[in-house]
Amino acid sequence: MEKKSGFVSVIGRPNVGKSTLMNMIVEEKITITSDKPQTTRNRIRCIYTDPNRGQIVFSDTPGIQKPKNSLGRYMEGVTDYSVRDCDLILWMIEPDNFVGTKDSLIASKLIDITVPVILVINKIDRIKKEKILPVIEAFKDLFPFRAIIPISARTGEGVKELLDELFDALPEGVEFFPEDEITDQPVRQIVAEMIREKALNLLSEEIPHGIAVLIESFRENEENGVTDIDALIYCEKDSHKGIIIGKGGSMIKKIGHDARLEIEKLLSNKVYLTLNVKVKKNWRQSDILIKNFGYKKEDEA
Ligand SMILES: Nc1nc2c(ncn2[C@@H]2O[C@H](COP(=O)(O)OP(=O)(O)OP(=O)(O)O)[C@@H](O)[C@H]2O)c(=O)[nH]1
Ligand SMILES: [Mg+2]
Repeated sequence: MEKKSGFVSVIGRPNVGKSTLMNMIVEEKITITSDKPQTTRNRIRCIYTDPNRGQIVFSDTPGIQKPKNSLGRYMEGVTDYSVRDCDLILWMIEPDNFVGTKDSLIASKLIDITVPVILVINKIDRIKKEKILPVIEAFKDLFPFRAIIPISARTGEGVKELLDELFDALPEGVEFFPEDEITDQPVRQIVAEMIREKALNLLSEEIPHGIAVLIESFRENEENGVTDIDALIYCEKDSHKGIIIGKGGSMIKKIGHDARLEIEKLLSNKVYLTLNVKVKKNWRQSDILIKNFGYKKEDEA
């Protein structure tokens, strides 16, 4: 049997579980997740290779919503580009049994799309089985979906069925990436994202959304084999800086501790992580600053 391959963009409202599904499929933490919307900011390739069936190159994308600033417009651009540059779209929803205005916004982006679209109903671990049918009923006429598949990205239920459907739908083709590669992100970028994830988890309200993380230095200490990482956390206001550092440095210590544990797992090495906090006023409003923080369009990269 010929192998299959293709590019699959995963889209949907913020917080529906797109990134959680990616990590579940590649069985490693390569894209950050949180209970706050607008976690993912870039297109993140997550590569799944089945030696017998072929390769699926997923794009995890920022959740779709009306943009409020330059960063939001950048994120919307990332998703719009991903929708147009793929062989198949996975549109992920939560198990609501009504179509909201945000869903209609997404449907409007798909109007002239010619590639197959699969609707993925995520988080079914949160509902009783009999509640799935009304969700399918509510959404099935919104778009001529190739398939509708209920899953739980958290428990893995339905993920095998989803992969089967994807290999069925994708064209025959060669692998685009080496078999053992699971992402196209440089290690430094994953490390920066892990630090941002811990900030998202530990801080409340608007503060974590205004955070950007830059890795200043990343090197292995030849004497003791430890990886030394210095990172800068940018935020938007002096008052936010105080909260990120916390009383007597307690918050920044927590962020650093949690991030270090995860980075050590990623690198399979001991890590010495130093975090500093800087203010860059209203950086999310500035096209130039968001570019400086690495949020560049694909053709500018
Ligand atoms: N109960 C349950 N929770 C889930 C499931 N999948 C994801 N979540 C939770 O939903 C929240 C959002 O998950 P993410 O994977 O960050 O969502 P996202 O769609 O990537 O969000 P954005 O990047 O902001 O667009 C997290 O708290 C996840 O743990 C699931 O299948 N079941
Ligand atoms: Mg995400």
